[in-house]
Amino acid sequence: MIETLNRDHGLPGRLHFETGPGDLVCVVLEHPASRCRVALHGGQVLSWVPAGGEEVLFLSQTSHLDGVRSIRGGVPICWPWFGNRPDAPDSPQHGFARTSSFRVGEAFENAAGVGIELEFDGANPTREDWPHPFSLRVRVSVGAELEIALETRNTGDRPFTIGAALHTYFRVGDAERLALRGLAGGEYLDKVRDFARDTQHEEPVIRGEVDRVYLDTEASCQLEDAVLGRRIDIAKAGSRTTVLWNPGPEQAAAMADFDDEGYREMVCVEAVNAFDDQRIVAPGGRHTLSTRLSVSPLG
Ligand code: TA6
Repeated sequence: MIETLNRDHGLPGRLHFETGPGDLVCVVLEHPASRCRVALHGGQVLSWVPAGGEEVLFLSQTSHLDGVRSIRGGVPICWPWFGNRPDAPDSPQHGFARTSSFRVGEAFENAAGVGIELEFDGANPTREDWPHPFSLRVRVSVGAELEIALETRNTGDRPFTIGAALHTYFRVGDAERLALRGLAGGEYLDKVRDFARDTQHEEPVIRGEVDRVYLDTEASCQLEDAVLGRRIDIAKAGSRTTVLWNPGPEQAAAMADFDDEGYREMVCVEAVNAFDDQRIVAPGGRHTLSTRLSVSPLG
């Protein structure tokens, strides 16, 4: 399979396929400015390393990597709903894209870098909880930045409503010492307090479990990491919701696929469509949710 993928889609020195962690089939994008690995399982970015720098994304050492269950880390794609579906409680949390296999689409190179498009479609949907024909494409490109764009197309003849997230797990030196910027002044729903609505007066800090849905925000966020000496800029488009998540010690210990101490080394800052920001996609229509990451030394 790897050989065939390399023959049909490889770009020598720029893009190749290999087996990655857990023997998952992965595409590796290589650019003088950075390197990225994406699993076909879930269309999930697992690693992004700027040249001369360190890994930007957190991947749990105890993650499932069996090509069946979701991968704990990198950038999971939550789709076509975010969180639980109250109308279908047996449906999987965060949808089914992250546990589905994506097909390899177009490999491309442009002035900004090198990239790959992965596709997942449901031309003959059999799911009772999602009886809609669709095409989902994720375009991942790397150069000086990592860009991930998730495009939903409605290939049927009725509108549907989607929730989604690019549920990015950032690797940090020490979550409690992180300076987060971009969320102060906004309103949020606090999942830890049964979705109570609150105002974020100052920039949030990570102390224990944090699970917040920031509403009506298109702002970029920054993670200033004094321990790793870097700043990560997180821009997004097609989203008015940002989620900030750290499980804290108890939740981390309760999850089989999360390292007990891993909560100290990660934080999720997610570009989301959820709650009032779910999107209706008309027949023949599209919606694109995207995020763009860059890293610079902390001056
Ligand atoms: O995005 C935050 C969140 O929805 C949290 O509530 C937490 O449960 C997390 O995602 C991880 O969800 P998962 O289904 O991957 O365990």
